[in-house]
Amino acid sequence: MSNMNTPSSRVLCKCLQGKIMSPEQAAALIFSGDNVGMSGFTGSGYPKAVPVALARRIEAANSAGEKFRIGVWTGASTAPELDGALAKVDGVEMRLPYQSDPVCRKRINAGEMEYIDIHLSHVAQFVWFGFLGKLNVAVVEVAGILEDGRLIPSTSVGNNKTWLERADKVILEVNSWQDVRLEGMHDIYYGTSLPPDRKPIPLVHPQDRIGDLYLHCDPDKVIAVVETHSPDRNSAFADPDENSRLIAGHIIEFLHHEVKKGRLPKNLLPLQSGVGNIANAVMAGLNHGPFENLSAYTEVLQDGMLDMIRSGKLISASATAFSLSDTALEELYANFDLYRDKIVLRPQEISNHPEVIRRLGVIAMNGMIEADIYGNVNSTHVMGSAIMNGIGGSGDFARNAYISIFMTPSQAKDGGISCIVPMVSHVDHTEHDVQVLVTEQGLADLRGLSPTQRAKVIIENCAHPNFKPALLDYHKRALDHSFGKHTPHLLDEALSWHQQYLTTGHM
Ligand code: 0RQ
Repeated sequence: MSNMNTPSSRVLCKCLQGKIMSPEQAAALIFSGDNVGMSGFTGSGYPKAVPVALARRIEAANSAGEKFRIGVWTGASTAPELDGALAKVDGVEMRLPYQSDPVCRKRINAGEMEYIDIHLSHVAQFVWFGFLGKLNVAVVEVAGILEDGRLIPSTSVGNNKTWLERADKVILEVNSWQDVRLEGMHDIYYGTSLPPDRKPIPLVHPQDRIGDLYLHCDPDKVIAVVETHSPDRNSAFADPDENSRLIAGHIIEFLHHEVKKGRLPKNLLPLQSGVGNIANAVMAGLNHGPFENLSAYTEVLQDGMLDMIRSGKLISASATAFSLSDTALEELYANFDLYRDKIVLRPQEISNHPEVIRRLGVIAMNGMIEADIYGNVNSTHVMGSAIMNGIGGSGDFARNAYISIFMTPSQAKDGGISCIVPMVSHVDHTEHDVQVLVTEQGLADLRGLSPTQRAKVIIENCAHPNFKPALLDYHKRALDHSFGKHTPHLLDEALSWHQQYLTTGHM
């Protein structure tokens, strides 16, 4: 679509040109009570104009004393113009499957907004199964519309295929800010089917292409086309701090050891790296590490992975979204030919598919809030009750990975909280799905260890020295006095460990 230089030239399909309208006109076609499937995954590829116009409409309704709330379904987190704008006007009845917006989070934790935290690979199939109710409207950002109505996806794919297929009505935002060279980077798999007729997904290498370059949409369902020219919004990553560097170092040493033992090939296995600064720092560590010809089968492609492609360490990367800082995005487009053939963007039901992750033998590395001495991991809740973001794709990868690694600094809140605790206050990843825990203190390899053996290694290797004596003491007394000796616990005390922080600010 090389002739698309002006905003209007990006809508090449004649039958859709007549549906071009303003964001306000498009927002007027969404009704209170609708479930709306929006594009967007991290700060990439989310609709930039219609949600803001809808928020204004909701605000006006609120001023007139009317309640106007919708269900908001997305790929994952989005940006202030979507989650923030709608949450601010109290316009969201139900949010799923993942968010990381401060206004949203506040409303959810105040009990003012319903939120379902769903494995990202589950979302599309739950919609197809009819588990989540009716999808009324899809609002999807694309980079362009071809003559025959096929859609060029933008910087994230997420659940867009499913939204476009399942929604009764479709609103397209055509964003001329998105680079036209994105055309050809996507792989939209149209072979998924429903049980009992499911077929294997024919993807055996991370870089395999098994689908179409474009999204399909019945033009008759399109009720509005809105033209925009707005940037994605992804924040910059902090330079790796000392803790992140230490965590990255422990992981690299571990991977090196696994290669020496013959449990991993020299070029490792496809890498998955979670969101955030630590994950990005691990990539920076790998970029300077000893491994060559690496590949990635992951969910978001952050700056660290782009650096690794540039240096030649990473030869291919499959994801569902870019999550790049402005500087990294500039680099991507400045040297596009270097990256283009090495990156594939897929629907999240494929990027996070348990079958594919298990087949490829992905090495999963994700952040956590806390882990307990037996290896259960909490990725989502503070004090067992307040949501931080959500499980995102961490469960899809952890449960099915070749090796599942969780990482965190050993302490949070300026040393007030230990991230290693007797019993996690909320469980996202059970002890069965966690093979390795890492903090700046060290790495605990839990493979082949019983619960009490795990406890010793986790406390010894991962806990901060300030909390180690209390954890060792807890474990010893639990061994002596617990009802059962397999996974020893003193239940009252295990739970009051967190409660103590709530009342005193210190353990
Ligand atoms: O809070 O921002 O108020 O200071 O949690 O913690 O240390 O900045 O770490 O950015 O790596 O996030 C698990 C949240 C870690 C993330 C989590 C507080 C801490 C801070 C963030 P403040 P950090 P990170 C696939 C992977 C789930 C989704 C996922 C996450 C805030 O990794 O959302 O894995 N994971 N997706 O102070 C109280 C503790 C705490 C604590 C940290 N023990 N108690 N507060 N914090 N530990 C990709 C996708 O799904 C897109």
